[in-house]
Amino acid sequence: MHAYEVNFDGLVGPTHNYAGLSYGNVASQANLKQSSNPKEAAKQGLRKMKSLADQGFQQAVLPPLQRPDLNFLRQIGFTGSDAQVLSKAARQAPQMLAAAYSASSMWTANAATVSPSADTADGRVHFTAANLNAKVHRSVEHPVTSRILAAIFEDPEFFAHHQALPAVSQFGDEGAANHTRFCADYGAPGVEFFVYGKVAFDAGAAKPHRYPARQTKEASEAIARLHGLDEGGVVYAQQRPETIDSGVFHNDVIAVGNREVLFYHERALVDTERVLSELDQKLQGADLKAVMVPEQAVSLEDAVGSYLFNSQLLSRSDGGMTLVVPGECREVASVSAYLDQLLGMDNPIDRIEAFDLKQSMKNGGGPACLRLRVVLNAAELAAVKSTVIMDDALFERLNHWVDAHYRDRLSQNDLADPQLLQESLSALDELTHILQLDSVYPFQR
Ligand code: SUG
Repeated sequence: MHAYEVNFDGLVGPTHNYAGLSYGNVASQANLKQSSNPKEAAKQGLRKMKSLADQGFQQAVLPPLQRPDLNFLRQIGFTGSDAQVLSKAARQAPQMLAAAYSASSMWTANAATVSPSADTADGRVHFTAANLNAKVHRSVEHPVTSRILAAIFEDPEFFAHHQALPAVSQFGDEGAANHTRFCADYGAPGVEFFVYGKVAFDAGAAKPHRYPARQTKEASEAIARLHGLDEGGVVYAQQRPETIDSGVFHNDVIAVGNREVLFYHERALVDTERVLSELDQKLQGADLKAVMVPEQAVSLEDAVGSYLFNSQLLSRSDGGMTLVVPGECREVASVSAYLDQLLGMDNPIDRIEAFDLKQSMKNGGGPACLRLRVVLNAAELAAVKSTVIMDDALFERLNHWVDAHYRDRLSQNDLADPQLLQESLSALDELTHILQLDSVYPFQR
């Protein structure tokens, strides 16, 4: 059956800030204590969504989570009224306050892993929310993420939802950022490609030394089981530990795939030859087209600095593919030169489009981080809550909403301002009316 790739982009929440919370993510660490601009961040994301929707790509939006996460602050021992909880956290544990205020749910590539119905044993689309337990501020995302996904993909005839994996490092799961699906056609059975950073239950296995590996092989295997994937349609690979130590904290910072194309850096994977041949052999109805970017053309450092691989690779209706890159790719000489050459090479990528996503990029999130891909056939698409599909009216409404509720400057000191709580909750309350997703947030229950 004909199917589409629908991109669900995270709407940047009103408390977007730079708190240096992600050790191993070089941008997050480098921009600690800079002021952010939440209004600009949300608008940059909306412009990307609207532009892609206007070009005929299927585009939808996922709302941000409730921030501050008061339940989290209460869980770690702050008591009293909401205002007291916040002021005690500001005094005693400013980093926990920053975690409670993080707008990190904007990076919806980490929201969940999604398997299309063509790949699963019961013929439904399967979702597993990511436990994100490598980072405190992200580990608290999944309960409400699950609730939002269940509200948007509601019909159990089409959609199956699994709770996040056990919250221990051995099951560290970062969602779709480490998962890619190859196929001849979206509606045909595909190969689901899981890339992990370490094997938890193998003390002798290679792992990074400097920065943490967030995804384990055990987590990837659990998801393949939960989703009912056939072994013949699954490939596992390890990300090279040296890349993690260079700041590649997710596989989507070093590779991107779509349909039969894998666009990747020479140093991305352990045992590349085995992985490519297994992918090619398991891919039905097409030959794998692996586009390797050599270290000589783009160093690992420039790949991380520009976020070249945190791109979206989108299939157009005319048969070509567009690579959606962050604007930074045009600012790094080696990467810009490579992109010009790429267009002349023998591969399906024949268009490049750059977006200004600087606000998100300064926390380590490019175009690919900002979207969760969900492959849906026509019947499944019709069952999705239609109020989240991007169109002219929604774009306009969300821009007005951002203008009405967002600040254009937020520093770490501002997180102690009790007014920010009220601003954030009233914005989110109105958002749930716009998207008709009432009562998904804890404060509405
Ligand atoms: O988990 N940054 C996110 C960026 C996630 C990018 N996603 C993908 N690669 N798919 C992270 O490291 C920084 C927050 C701060 O420091 O304020 C942060 O959470």
